[in-house]
Amino acid sequence: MRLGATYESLPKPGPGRCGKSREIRCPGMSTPVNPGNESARRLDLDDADVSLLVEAFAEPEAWELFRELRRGIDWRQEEVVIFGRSRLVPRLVAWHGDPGASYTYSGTPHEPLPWTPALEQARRRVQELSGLQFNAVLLNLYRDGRDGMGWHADDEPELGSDPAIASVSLGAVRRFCLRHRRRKGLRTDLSLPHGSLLLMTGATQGHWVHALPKTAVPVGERINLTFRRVGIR
Ligand SMILES: O=C(O)CCC(=O)C(=O)O
Repeated sequence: MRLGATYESLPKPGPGRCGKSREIRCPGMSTPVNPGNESARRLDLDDADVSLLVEAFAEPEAWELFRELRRGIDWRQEEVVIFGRSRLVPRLVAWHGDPGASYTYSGTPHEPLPWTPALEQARRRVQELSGLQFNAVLLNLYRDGRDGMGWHADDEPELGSDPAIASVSLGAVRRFCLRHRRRKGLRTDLSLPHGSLLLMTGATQGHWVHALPKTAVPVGERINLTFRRVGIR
């Protein structure tokens, strides 16, 4: 597999700019995940195992996948009830996976739609690169900078303990923030480039939360795929 771009071609992880507080410690990327493969880097974060592979999908292939998913997925805008008031979730979503891989998000259990050929192909690539197995994928479509996702961890009971999350970014580059749950000020943010794969494994979800903040800067559409392994009912 060709993995051309290097991490060094990306902006370095900057100080934490998510939310009000400013960073106390700004971790950088340090250890190559596979020695010899300079495009895969492990973030230097305590209590976490997070790696970024910048060209998991080469650019034309990533655009083809973007177009296929933009056109072929039945994108829905969900509603959540917060303090008795119903609100639209600021992004469009879809849930696909193996039969029985049901998952609760936005407060509602969802049955998976079947794998499409494009999603199957993406899953194969992600599994090959990560050495992990996934049976479902949550898709998010951020239409512009008014769409985003608040602080949360992917720690729903159906994911089991120490869940592995493999997150593919397609389209506009958006800022992704990580914050330690207990150690105030321990936070960082990254730009997730088109075609990249972010892997969060081990104790990451137990100790850290993450967010994709809204932005006033004009940005195009972005599709995110988070591959997960859920318990089959
Ligand atoms: O869009 C992203 O990169 C984040 C997605 C995410 O946090 C999630 O699906 O739980």
